[in-house]
Amino acid sequence: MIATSRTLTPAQLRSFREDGYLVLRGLLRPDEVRELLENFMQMHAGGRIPGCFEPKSSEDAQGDILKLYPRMLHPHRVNNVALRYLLDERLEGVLNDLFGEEPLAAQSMLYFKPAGARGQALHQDNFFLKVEPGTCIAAWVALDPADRANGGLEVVPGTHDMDVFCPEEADSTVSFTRDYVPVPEGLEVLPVDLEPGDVLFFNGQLVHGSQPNSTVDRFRRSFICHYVGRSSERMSAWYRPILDFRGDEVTMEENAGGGPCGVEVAGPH
Ligand SMILES: O=C(O)CCC(=O)C(=O)O
Repeated sequence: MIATSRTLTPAQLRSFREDGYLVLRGLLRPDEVRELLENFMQMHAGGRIPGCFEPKSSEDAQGDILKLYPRMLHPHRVNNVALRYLLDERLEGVLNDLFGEEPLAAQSMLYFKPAGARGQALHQDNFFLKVEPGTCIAAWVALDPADRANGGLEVVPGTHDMDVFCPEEADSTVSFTRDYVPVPEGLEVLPVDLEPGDVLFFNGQLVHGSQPNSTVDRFRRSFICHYVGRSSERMSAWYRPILDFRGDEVTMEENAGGGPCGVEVAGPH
C-alpha cells in the first residue's frame, strides 16, 4: 500500500521529529483493551508455547515472578488476535505518517510485568533490529495504567537522532535484560504515564526502558510492536518473517554484521 493517508496533524508529526516519540491517547477502545487482556491471560493460562512463551514451574522460578510471567515473543505468529492488532489499520495510518512511507511489521511482544517484576534497562531498539538505512519505530500499547509505581516506560528525549550506543552491562537486580545505555550527559530520563488504550510511538534510536514494578498488586501489561519502513534495505534476520499490513511476507536482506559495537546480537531485546 502506498503511504498516502494523513492521520497525524502537522503538530504531531513535528513533535515526533523533534522528540523521537509521540503519545496518542485512547487509540484503542476499552473493549479492545479488554479483548487483548483476556486473550493474553488465556494464553498465559494455557502454559508454554514453544518459542513464544516459556514460563517456568513455581519450583524452578525460585521466587522470580518474571519466570512465571515472562514476556511473550512474537505472539502474532501463533495467535490471531495478536496478529490482528499488530496489523491494525489505525496503527498503519499513524506509522505511514511517521515513516513517510509504507510500514512493515517486524515484531510483537506482550509484557505482563506483574507486581514485583524487574524492569528493562535503558536501551535502543535499533541496536537489536539493526535496520539500515533509517531505524525502526515501536508502538507501545498500554493495556493497564502504566506509571512510575508499576514500572511504566521511560524515555530519554534528545537521543532519538543520535547514533546507536554500545551498551554496558545492566544491574541484574533491577533489569531482566543485560544491556544498559547510560543517559548521555545533559539529557534526562522522562517517565511517560499512560492509560489503557494509549499508544506510545518512538523511534529505534530513542533510549528508553523501565524501572521495576514496585507495587504489590498491579500488573503493567503492554502489547509492544516494532515496525520498519518499506525502503529499509537490511535488518537482523531474527525478526523474519517481516509482514506487510495485508499479512503477506516481505523479504529483506540480512544485516549480518556485528553492528557498530562489534557484537553479534541475535535475539530479542
Ligand atoms: O515495556 C518495557 O518495560 C520495556 C519495553 C522495551 O523497552 C521495548 O520493547 O523495547
